[in-house]
Amino acid sequence: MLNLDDKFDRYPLMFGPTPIERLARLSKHLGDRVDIYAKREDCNSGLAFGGNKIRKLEYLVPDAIAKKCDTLVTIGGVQSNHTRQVAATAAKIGMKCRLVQEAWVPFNDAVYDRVGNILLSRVMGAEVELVDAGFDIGIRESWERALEDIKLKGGTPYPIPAGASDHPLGGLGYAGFADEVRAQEVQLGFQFDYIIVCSVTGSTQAGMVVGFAADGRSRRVIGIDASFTPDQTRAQILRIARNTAETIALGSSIDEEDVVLNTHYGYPAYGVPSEETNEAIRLCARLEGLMTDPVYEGKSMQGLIDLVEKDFFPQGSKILYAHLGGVPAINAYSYLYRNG
Ligand code: 5PA
Repeated sequence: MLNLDDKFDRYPLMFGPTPIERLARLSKHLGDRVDIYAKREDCNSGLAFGGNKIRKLEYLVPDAIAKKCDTLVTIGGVQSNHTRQVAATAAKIGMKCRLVQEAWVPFNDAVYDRVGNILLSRVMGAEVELVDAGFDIGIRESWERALEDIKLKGGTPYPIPAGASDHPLGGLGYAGFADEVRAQEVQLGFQFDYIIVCSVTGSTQAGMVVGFAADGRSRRVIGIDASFTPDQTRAQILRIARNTAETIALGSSIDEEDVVLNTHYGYPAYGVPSEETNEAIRLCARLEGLMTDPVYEGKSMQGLIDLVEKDFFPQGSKILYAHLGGVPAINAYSYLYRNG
């Protein structure tokens, strides 16, 4: 166990450990070759529908408070889940919120910039700035300009990069996730053989790689790329994993091979679902009542289903699908799902 709570301040934003749910009908549909479970990070908090950023932000908030910041500043696409979760967190802790939302997704549903995540962020009082720039998970000029602007106006910004990833504390949340899973495995009476996780800005997988290194399972964390710029995502996962390992004094090194990133399901572009992604979304919804989104979790669900069908996992494997949230964005794709 890493026992991060002994070493790092954590500001509780989640309900507690997230439930693990068996997906019996999906497993059966796929021939009962493997046993599929979902860890419901999408139900982790009452903060505006929750999701993976809430778990990461638990470690950033104490830092923002200690530094006496008054405004959380972050960036994402127009339908970013991350920015919505930062807006909710800012409201909860009594800070202001400034969001830079770039045109990362070439998708033109009529109400794309009015519904779903961005609607929620606006209602929660965040200052939203739309910027006409394409997809890039790196540090962005628009975000740096927003930070400067707040300082010029006398505020004290707390900078949170895309996905709360490229931040010294960004990997801690999902390193801690591994401890949570280990404790639940004791209760369940078995260990998971594989963990499926969607990756874009990288700190979710990076944290898991570090967290599961503690029991030799880093390479059992199968990342499914949804960025469609996988080289950048892979490099960022490795960098964050190594920094996180150092931060928590893991005591062992993270190798390149510890980052397993499958690049077969991110097509045709970041934020745009393929027909196969949509089939996976519908299948899972109709068998389990489990909703996934067209940007992230639908793609990792597609990857999971496809890998099971291709017998990638040995017979009888126990698989944990990390459901990281993101469903509010589906509202911005209303035309695609007009008939279900
Ligand atoms: C996101 C990210 P990482 O960015 O940590 O790799 O996580 C990928 C991911 N699933 C997986 C969901 C539902 C996500 O929201 N979202 C970003 C956003 O701006 O919302 C950071 C890209």
